[in-house]
Amino acid sequence: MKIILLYGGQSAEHDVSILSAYSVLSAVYYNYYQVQLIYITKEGKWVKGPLLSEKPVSEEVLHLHWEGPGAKGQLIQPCEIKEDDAIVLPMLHGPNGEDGTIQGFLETIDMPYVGAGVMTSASSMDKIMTKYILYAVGIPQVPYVPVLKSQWKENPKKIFEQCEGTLLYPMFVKPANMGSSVGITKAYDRKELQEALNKAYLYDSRVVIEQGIEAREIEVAILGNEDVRTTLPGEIIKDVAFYDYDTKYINNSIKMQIPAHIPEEVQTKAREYAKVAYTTLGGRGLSRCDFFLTNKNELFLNEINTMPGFTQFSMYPSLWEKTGLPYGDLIEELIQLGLNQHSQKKRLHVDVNE
Ligand code: G1L
Repeated sequence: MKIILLYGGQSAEHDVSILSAYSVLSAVYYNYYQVQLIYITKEGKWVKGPLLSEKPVSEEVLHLHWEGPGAKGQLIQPCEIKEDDAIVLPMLHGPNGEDGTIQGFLETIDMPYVGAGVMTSASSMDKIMTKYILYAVGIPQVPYVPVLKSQWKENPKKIFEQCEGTLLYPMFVKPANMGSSVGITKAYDRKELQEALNKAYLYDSRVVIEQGIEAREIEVAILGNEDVRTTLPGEIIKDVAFYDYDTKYINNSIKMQIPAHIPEEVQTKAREYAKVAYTTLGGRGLSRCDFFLTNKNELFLNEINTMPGFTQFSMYPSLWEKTGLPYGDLIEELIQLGLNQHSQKKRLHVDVNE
């Protein structure tokens, strides 16, 4: 069987994708699988690379190019990835990656794939949408104000008043559609709020302003389709005000505490919320659910991430490792869940037609 590894992509997380893809390549069970590399360039071109039958010696193999002398890849159309007896592993962040568009494309060409489907990917990608949906099932979230670019342009004063009437400084200003910290700013006063909003609108026309709270960051790993398993929570140990993109992804300098040192009731509550959030959003394969925990032991759901960081050292795989599921086995589980989801869906179609 073939694993078609899709990586790179047109997002700020291009390099993170390559790191995670290399981790996966190093841990795949090559006695069962061959891995077909498909690199998506920053310009959105699809490049077919080698078919690997064993662990590559270095990350070099992932740096494909199709132009110029020594080209190691071949330019293809997206639909040319279609083949039988294969499953796609999409490792792409941000717009056109985890927002449901790739998943929709894979549904259309009828290829099995690992991870969340179209609806879950699209709604989890948008912070405002996620808040609305999870509010409906009673999951606690920090106070926030959603602001569209058109509303901000039309009447900034009204937006200031709305924010200051509902929230206290400091506030976090976040583009709605980003899985990462890109475009996020902490604002301590009205002037900073104004600058933060203008910056956030460079990344998305939908922005959410959240109450900044003094809290610990707790994360739960979720695995499964209809049958959902969760891990004990882990904690992100903070030593700067908040993580920027480089701290979070590039320097690998985040400290983790697994399991988090928190009361048992809080662990249980976090796992319950994570499970309800995942099921409500229709999660498949995996997700990482991130919470804030205040010193009064109040939990707030921060976000649910359908494509969490996935190097061997990232929180999601580490949480499973501590739960007794090593990295290689985790990848194998995810592949089986993807295959099951694909055949399950086919059966649904048949039943409808009968
Ligand atoms: F293996 C999965 F489940 F398919 C999977 C896919 C993608 C796990 C994790 C990710 N994560 C990423 O792709 C990324 C965070 C590295 C995007 Cl840049």
